[in-house]
Amino acid sequence: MEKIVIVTGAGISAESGLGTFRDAGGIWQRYPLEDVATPEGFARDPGLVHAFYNARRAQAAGARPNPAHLALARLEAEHAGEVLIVTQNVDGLHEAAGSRNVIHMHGRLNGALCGACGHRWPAPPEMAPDDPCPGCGAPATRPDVVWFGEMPYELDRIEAALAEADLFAAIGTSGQVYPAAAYGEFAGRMGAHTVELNLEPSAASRDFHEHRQGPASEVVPVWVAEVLGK
Ligand code: BJW
Repeated sequence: MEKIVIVTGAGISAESGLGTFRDAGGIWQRYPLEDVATPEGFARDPGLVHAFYNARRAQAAGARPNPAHLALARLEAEHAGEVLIVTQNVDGLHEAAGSRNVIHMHGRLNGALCGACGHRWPAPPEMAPDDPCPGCGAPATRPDVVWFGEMPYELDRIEAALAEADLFAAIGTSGQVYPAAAYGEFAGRMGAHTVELNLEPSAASRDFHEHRQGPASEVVPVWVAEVLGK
């Protein structure tokens, strides 16, 4: 059975109304990443970082999956082999669309993490620096997301899946953030056929055998139908 691994980035959720990071007008043009997406920024001003993630949590709560998320859920449901989605996104739109085999390598907006003891629990809509950890009581609550300089989640499982993949796709990611930016090259070297689906060529485009250019809501359903042979 053909094994399929798909890495997704902010571009797949753009048409659901969630902003991307590096496009014109993107999140990093409004909020310096050094301030809101690094452990050092959080240590300097945890209130600012919580406000940034509280706003994004509220926005994501109102977002709905678009045809690209729905097509990937259909792929998982109808493909005879394994389909694994490795998302860099912290929204829950793959799950909302019906995908079940999803790894959130950069964490989730709906998760809270204790910076003191590592305990995890569901995030309330609003989080604040002095919120006590339900496990140890320390006022060290943070969003359960992966900032620059931190280790992304489940890397061993991701790399094992990439090494066994027959087909690898990268959807809506700029190819500028590692380790995900290297997955196309790695999967191709390990024997997978590699496809990039994006609005425009990414920084990692040359690593892919095949390219589909256009909005995810259009190119992903077409690609999924082809993979399913329908
Ligand atoms: C559409 C579309 C539509 C738009 N349809 N497409 C020097 C060299 C190499 C590496 C490093 C280096 N210095 C530091 C590093 C490591 C660092 C890194 O990569 N830095 C780079 C900036 C160089 N990486 C890390 O620190 C990571 N950890 C790490 O490396 O640990 C050590 C280690 C790992 C493995 C082995 C050994 C050691 C951690 C990275 C954490 C990133 N965190 C963030 C925030 C998460 C929480 C949050 O959401 O707030 O993750 S940053 C941000 O970028 C977020 C995203 O997941 C990530 C990727 O962004 P993405 O998804 O690609 O979005 P965009 O906006 O960049 O691109 C959108 C794309 O969509 C574009 O291409 C558009 O064209 C397209 N698009 N509309 C289709 N409608």
